[in-house]
Amino acid sequence: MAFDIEMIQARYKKMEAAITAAKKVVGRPLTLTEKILYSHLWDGNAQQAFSRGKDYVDFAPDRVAMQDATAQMALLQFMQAGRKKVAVPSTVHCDHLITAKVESGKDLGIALDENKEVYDFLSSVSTKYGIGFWKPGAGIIHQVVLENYAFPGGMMIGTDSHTVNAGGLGMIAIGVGGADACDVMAGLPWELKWPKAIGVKLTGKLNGWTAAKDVILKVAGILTVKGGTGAIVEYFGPGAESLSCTGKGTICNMGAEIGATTSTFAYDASMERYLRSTDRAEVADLANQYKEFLTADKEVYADPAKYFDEVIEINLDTLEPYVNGPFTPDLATPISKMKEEAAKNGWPTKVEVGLIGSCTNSSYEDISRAASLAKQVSAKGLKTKAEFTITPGSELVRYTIERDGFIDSFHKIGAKVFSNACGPCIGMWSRVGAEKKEKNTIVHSFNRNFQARQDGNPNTYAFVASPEITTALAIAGDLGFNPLTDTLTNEKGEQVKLDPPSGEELPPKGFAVEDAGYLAPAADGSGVQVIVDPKSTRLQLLAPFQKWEGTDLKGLKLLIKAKGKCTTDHISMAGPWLKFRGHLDNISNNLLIGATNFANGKQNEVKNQLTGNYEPVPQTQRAYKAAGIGSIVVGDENYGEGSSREHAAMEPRHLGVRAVLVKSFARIHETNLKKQGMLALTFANKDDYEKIQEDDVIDIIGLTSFAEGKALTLVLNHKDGKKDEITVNHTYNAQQIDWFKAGAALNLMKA
Ligand code: MIC
Ligand code: SF4
Repeated sequence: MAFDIEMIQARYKKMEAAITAAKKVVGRPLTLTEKILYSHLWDGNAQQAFSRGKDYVDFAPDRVAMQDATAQMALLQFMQAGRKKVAVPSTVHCDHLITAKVESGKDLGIALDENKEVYDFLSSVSTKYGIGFWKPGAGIIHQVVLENYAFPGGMMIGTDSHTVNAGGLGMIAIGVGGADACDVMAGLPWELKWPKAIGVKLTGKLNGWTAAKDVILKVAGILTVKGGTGAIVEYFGPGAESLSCTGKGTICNMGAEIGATTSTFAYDASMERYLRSTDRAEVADLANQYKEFLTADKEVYADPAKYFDEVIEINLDTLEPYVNGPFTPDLATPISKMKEEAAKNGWPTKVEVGLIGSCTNSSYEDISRAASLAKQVSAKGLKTKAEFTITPGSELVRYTIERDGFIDSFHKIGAKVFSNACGPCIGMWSRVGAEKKEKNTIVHSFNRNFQARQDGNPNTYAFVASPEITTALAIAGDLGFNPLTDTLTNEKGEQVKLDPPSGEELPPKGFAVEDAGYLAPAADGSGVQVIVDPKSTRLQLLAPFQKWEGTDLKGLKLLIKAKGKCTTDHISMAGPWLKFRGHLDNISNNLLIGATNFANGKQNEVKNQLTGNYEPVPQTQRAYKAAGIGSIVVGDENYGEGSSREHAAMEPRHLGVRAVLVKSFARIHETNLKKQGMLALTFANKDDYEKIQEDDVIDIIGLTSFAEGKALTLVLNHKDGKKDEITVNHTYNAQQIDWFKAGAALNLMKA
């Protein structure tokens, strides 16, 4: 049975008029993305055409999803908004806080105990405000959303960058910070800059060892981690239709790694099969009825160069499997070149662990294909060389793959099955020996492989590959192994070759589950009490941020000039810090501890300008705060890449950083900074980055006439008495300037 079917029906009923109006103002055929965006305008049917990359537009998303690590902050903010109930269907998913150590049952038991306070908080807030609650063990947010809530032509936001997974079912699904989710749940519009359009035409058909994952691994190699910034990627062509719905989900999911706002596919037979198989025949019937609105106009796919800002073409017939990494998801190496590349770069080739699963690659299809390889191990007299783990994406998948014997096949190669949760993907992996910080290699089918992300060891070389290639490399124990051409020596000393993987798109016997793990909210939650213990180390009610003092900001100390990659993992690390996601003051102790200081090349060692000593970043910033001195953080390109976690913006705000000045921002992080009342600035001339010196005291001039499109000036007062004046840009519109002035967007909502 489908959730919220009336909402879906109502949405489809409005589509025709909305799309007709849009075509009139735009005056040409529309892409699918445009159809979905124009049919979700907050102000109703379009009166004007919007310019890509320029216009800020208000939208009315159909739903909101939140995962536990970000939901705490989103809901702490929502509790301040003064609403009785959420305005759109919303859900909370408990998936990020479960440590993978022994196996699913034991690990889940420990998590339930350790996180009791947080789970109780989330479930009571959920039931109070009418939010659906998915218990720990139910599965990972994006998999559960795909199985239950995503629908073609819909629009949703979620407090996790991989919300984009739902593009696999034809949605426009976008990752946001908690403050954005809070707005939509409070019944306010959601704002986004009208995106640019990238078209990816897929021809041919996957075959042999190649999987859907390889499409996005290849695209990541082409576009790099920032190539999709500000754009929505629309996949189309015969190759797109030949992919399974969950395969499409995998491609959209990892689209977060190219910085894309989201990715999507047109409604087709694979989506219909998936909807029916996940017990949503009503949604499939409705989508069939409205099919023409759930794909682009014919002219668009016939002549894509005319309608997209950029078009990429990939032929699935000849696409090779890829292995991306280490340390960044866009370093794409075709499997045939891996041996050579690894040798050239000194990457350790012994694969210690292969990890499959996660929110992006644990579909029935993925698991059945990986299991077909596991089965060959004993049949061919082989022995698996590396450790092997599986994190199923949901209880529905786990139960079904267990029933169908796949878990058994994995157990036979010595695999550990972890809980239906993020686990190792987010660093909740109690990996034996990681503390020794040895140089080693792992291969996984997750999305991200930033340094130290999985096991906290900065010397772990993590590579991303399809579940099939991950399994093959784990069996071989060798990063340079190419299963397409190479043989392995079995226990009898014979040379054997692995057969290409085979599997089923959907379970032939249907999906099954005993307890999917869903808790419906109370019909009337007004009497539910939400308790936050003032002594808690894990939860802390929010105090409003102070409003702008009305003057230019003078005498700011440079906190850190970060060098090179500075993702949200560097700004607010996950893993052990996840437990403080509901406690702003405590989590602020991880502020920028992973960022590299340009001045000494070290992490978490910056000059405290008050003492002249080198101290950890959070400690230094707390000293400035105590002295009532503001500060500024400087960064490189694509600053804030990765996660949607707004902690990366709230922590500096809480500790008194006033501005973040970078060469370029990742989209979600830039918005998060604005929402929390910070100044998010970019160098007008990127070379000015070089002018910032360790002992600089900085003034920000022009704030009293802060206006849309008008640059600001920074005065760098160097220690030697010299000064530099540089121009900095911003993308604030009038409303966002009001957030800055009010101290945070939330302060305005309450006003
Ligand atoms: C991630 O994949 O990095 C996460 C953990 O899912 C994050 C969310 C978070 O930091 O809580 C994301 O992608 O948004
Ligand atoms: Fe969880 Fe990893 Fe997916 Fe993020 S990418 S939601 S951490 S499984």
